[in-house]
Amino acid sequence: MPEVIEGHFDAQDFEFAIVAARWNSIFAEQLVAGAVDTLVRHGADEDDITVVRCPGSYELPQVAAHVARRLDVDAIICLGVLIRGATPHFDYIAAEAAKGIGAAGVEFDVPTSFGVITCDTVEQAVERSGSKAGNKGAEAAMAALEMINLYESIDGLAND
Ligand code: RBF
Repeated sequence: MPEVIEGHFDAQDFEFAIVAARWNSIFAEQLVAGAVDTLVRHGADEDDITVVRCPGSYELPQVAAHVARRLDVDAIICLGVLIRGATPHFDYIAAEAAKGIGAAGVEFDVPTSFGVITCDTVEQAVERSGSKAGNKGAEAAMAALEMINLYESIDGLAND
């Protein structure tokens, strides 16, 4: 049988940053609430969760990288709400956010999770921020938990 390394979902004794874009805040706040709720219900102490707000989703990678560099956190959960408008802005911002959030995680060896919803309509934003398609902030928090625990398992096998 091969050895299988996988993460579970224990949040106890870990430090988290939630980086949240303010744009479309009526939905973004629901993503933040979903992420906090998920972390706390998996054992995180509220005092170990820092919410960092930034202007929009374009800024998420910059702030995630700065948080990774400056704060001692185990994972960074990035949340934003992009709603398509009449111009190509949506695509530029979405691409920047997706690429940059991952790059920050790689550069600083801290798990970053992608909780940016990219919606064609307001209705899709409603669905993804706590109604019939769930809460993508909560899902991003789960991904962060799995990653933290996965890294811990990998580190437990390392020889250093
Ligand atoms: N930020 C978001 O998080 N979601 C959006 O839907 C969004 N739409 C934007 C549309 C336009 C036309 C512009 C100029 C900006 C938008 N932003 C949005 C803000 C963007 O992420 C960033 O904060 C600003 O461009 C300032 O750098």
